[in-house]
Amino acid sequence: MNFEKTEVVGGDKALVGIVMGSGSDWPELGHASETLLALGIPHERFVISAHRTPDRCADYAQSAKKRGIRAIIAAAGMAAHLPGVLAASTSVPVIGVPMATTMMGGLDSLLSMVQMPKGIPVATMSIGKHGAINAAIFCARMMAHDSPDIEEKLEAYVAKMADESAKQQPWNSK
Ligand code: AIR
Repeated sequence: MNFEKTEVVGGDKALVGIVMGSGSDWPELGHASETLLALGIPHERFVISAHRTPDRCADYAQSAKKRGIRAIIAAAGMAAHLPGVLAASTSVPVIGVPMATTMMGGLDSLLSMVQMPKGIPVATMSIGKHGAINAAIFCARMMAHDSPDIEEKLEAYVAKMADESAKQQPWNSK
């Protein structure tokens, strides 16, 4: 597959790739995409499975760096090997997001992802929506140093979060 000719969200040239093992992961990964957009980080999105489409997985990892991708957010559930398999074929940092599962609540995905043997790191986030959002914020933290625009948007994001948190008065809501 030609990964050059893909839709880029929030700009002309993707800096981050969001990759998920199945379309069924999108409801949670959509939060990563939304957050990257809010932080001014152009990105691309693909369904790629380490098990169902292994060749596509290798092609993606091998093409990422030369296409300018600076971080990959990889999400999968169950035997969640996608981030580790991608990380094996690229030097681009891979951030793993374990997906919740009905059988084990996502603990299966988390352990599959987090227990990487030394030499091939995956930065594993928390399970589901929280991990998806944190993966995007983590990208912004990695990129803020080189981009005043991302730094500014990250600061605004954090300030808004703090403001909303401090304003909470759940005892007054009906
Ligand atoms: N998956 C897909 N290929 C390998 C793995 N581990 C994961 C998907 C999804 C789960 O299997 O990331 O979380 C179930 O996929 P589906 O397509 O059956 O809904």
